[in-house]
Amino acid sequence: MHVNENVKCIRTQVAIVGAGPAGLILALLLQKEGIDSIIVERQSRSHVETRARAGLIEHHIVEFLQHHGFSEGLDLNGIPHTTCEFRQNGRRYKIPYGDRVGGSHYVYPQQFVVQDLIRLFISRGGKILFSHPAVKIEGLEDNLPVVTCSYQDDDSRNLLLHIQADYLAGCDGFHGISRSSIPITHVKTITKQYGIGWLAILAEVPSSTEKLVYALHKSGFAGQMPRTSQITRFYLECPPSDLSSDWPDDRIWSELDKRLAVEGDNKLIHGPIIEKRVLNMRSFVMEPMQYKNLLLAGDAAHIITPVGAKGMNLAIADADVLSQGLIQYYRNQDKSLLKEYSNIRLPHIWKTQEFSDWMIRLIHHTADTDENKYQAFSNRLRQARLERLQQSDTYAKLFAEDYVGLWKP
Ligand code: RFL
Repeated sequence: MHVNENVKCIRTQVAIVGAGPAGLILALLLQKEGIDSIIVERQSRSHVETRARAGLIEHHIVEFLQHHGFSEGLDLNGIPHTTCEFRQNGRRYKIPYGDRVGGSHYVYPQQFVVQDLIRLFISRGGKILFSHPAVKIEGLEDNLPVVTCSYQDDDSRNLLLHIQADYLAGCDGFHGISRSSIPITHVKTITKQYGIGWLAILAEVPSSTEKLVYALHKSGFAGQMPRTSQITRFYLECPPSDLSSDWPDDRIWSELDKRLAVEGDNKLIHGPIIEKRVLNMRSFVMEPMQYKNLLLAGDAAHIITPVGAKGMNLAIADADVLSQGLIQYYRNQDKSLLKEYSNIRLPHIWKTQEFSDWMIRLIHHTADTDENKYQAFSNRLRQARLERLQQSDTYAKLFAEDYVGLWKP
């Protein structure tokens, strides 16, 4: 390693790349066991603390956060949900999924989860280096991993920091560098592009109903998901090649009014749109999720369409299992659980991908090209599925178990 005055070197037990939900949960769990870690994060603290993404937290993940004492904000401000509503041809199909399985979802925005975890980790003495992008990972072959970050000092000089560690946790999301540090001959990446886009919108308005709404419409899917009492997330299906500039606010509200229209009085409340971006519906899983002493967690290892609202939940579940492997190693010098990390996580990840794929087919009529040709047929199938969801206890239970996140491998 080349060392000069612009390069500093430090050492830790576990170097964590990325201060998203996966990296923060892992760091907190290790901290509870007295295992030393450092998180390096590309963005500033204010950037990660205001990045609005997920909102729906599964039943088991809520219990997990409560069990570990990570849920103060969630307990105060999270909103439990037990019923969702599908709409088609102006009809409502209410699904009381919570009653079916005795569990609930919580709505609590991801940026609040991240704020809570950062505050807790730092208040307990944890170290997060914000605005320190990891630029290189080396030493994996020799089991002496080093992550190099770049940063600027107070005089705006560009400097480098090498962090030597026993283990590296790649929690740096889909666009991070950890995954690409693994030789491609060692891993398989399995992907699916659905050819569907969603315009994801955040509006400063209360939701017209407290339920999560999934509307199946011939112009495409529309969703309404309350985030806080004053902020609502909406989704509009669109071609994935659309740009957010193709969607001026008037067009958004008129499409939402049309696609979310339903029997009874349920007018949408219009107001300022504070964010809009086009998401490409795609899924991706890397197998295995580890190489030598580099272990990936969360979106770095797999992404899932936001349809079933599972990405953050999977990221937290990965961090939980990964922390157990590391704790077993540091307590007993036993690597067996760490070696099994991918094998433990992948069945759950694939089961969740299967649910998301099922839901994509339920709520879109463009889920594959064949269905385009048979739109009338697939419309009837979707209606039949919705009726079955309402009428069959067994069918609804299966949906509820997956949706609430009560299924465990
Ligand atoms: P994150 O949250 O992307 O965090 C990764 C962090 O790594 C940093 N980073 C780097 N740091 C240092 N050096 C580098 N070279 C780096 N490269 C990247 C990044 O700045 C970032 O801070 O990954 P993590 O922790 O794996 O968490 C995954 C979740 O964020 C993601 O799966 C969810 O947001 C997905 N998702 C949802 N998940 C749910 O469980 N429920 C939902 O309701 C839900 N809704 C959503 C969503 C994702 C959405 N978008 C934007 C795709 C709704 C939307 C609109």
